[in-house]
Amino acid sequence: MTGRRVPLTVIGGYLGVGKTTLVNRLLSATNGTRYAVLVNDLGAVNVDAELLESTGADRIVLSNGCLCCSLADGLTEVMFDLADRTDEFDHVVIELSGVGLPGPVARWGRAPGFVPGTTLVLAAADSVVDRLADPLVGDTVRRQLADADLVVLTRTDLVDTAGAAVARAAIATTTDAPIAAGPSAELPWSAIVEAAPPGVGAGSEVSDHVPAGPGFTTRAIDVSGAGIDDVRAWLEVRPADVWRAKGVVGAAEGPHIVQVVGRRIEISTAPESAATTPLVVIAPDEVGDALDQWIDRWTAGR
Ligand SMILES: Nc1nc2c(ncn2[C@@H]2O[C@H](COP(=O)(O)OP(=O)(O)OP(=O)(O)O)[C@@H](O)[C@H]2O)c(=O)[nH]1
Ligand SMILES: [Mg+2]
Repeated sequence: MTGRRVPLTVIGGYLGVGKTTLVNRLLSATNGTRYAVLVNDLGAVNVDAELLESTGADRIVLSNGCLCCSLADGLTEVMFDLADRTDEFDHVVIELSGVGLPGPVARWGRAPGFVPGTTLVLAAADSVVDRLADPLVGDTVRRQLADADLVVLTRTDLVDTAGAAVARAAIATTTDAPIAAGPSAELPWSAIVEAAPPGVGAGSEVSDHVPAGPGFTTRAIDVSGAGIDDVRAWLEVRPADVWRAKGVVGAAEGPHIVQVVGRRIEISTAPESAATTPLVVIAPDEVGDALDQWIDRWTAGR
């Protein structure tokens, strides 16, 4: 055991929704983060391991089987092994099989060696409505979505605006997690998934680090000097669609790591020597105005 704790990100979603595609996107823009990637495919051949394009990541491939229901064997062994080797990588990503449930796997984020990261559950815009209505698989898809911190709507290029709206409405019946959507090649995956707040310097550096892109917008807010309870209370009234917020906040009580992933807020103390950052927020374009009003509320309350 190295004593180091690394974030655990779980990527779930039904068969063929684009999980491996997302992992590849993540690995292609890592900003130097060393990922240990676990993929758990159905069937005799671990196709997904072959589909992972990156050669830079530390690829650790599980034996086959459904992670959600075989915690007793494959995954336990691998997670204990990883926990002993956390000096070799910075972040663990587990791509679940298409029928796996994210919740039980995400709970490994609380085990020694790990900290909870993002649980992303993907839903394909062109199939989620039918899948949810399917008597055989609907329940699995519903339970997968219910475990999400943040839902990612994929394959949006295959539907029109009305189709995407119907897909969103169907997803919203299963979870109150925000839904991130947009051209999958252009969403800021590493900023969404990686735990470390981007940049450690001045505010301008941070906002430069997560530039707005098609479909999303970012803000960097200086909350230093505030009481951490005030920061939490303010985060709790954020616009519901915020995908991500993070920072090492120089609170009155000392530095705190603030992580908001979709609907989840985690605040923990940081080492006294930690470099503090503004809070960086990533949200879809449509909530830009609501975001500014929310930030104004903070400023007005200071
Ligand atoms: N048109 C379109 N195709 C996509 C998109 N994302 C993924 N795909 C395609 O969808 C198919 C399934 O993608 P994968 O990334 O393998 O999906 P997966 O969820 O990993 O699949 P399993 O691991 O088998 O459950 C592939 O052919 C991808 O190229 C997208 O945004 N648009
Ligand atoms: Mg896959």
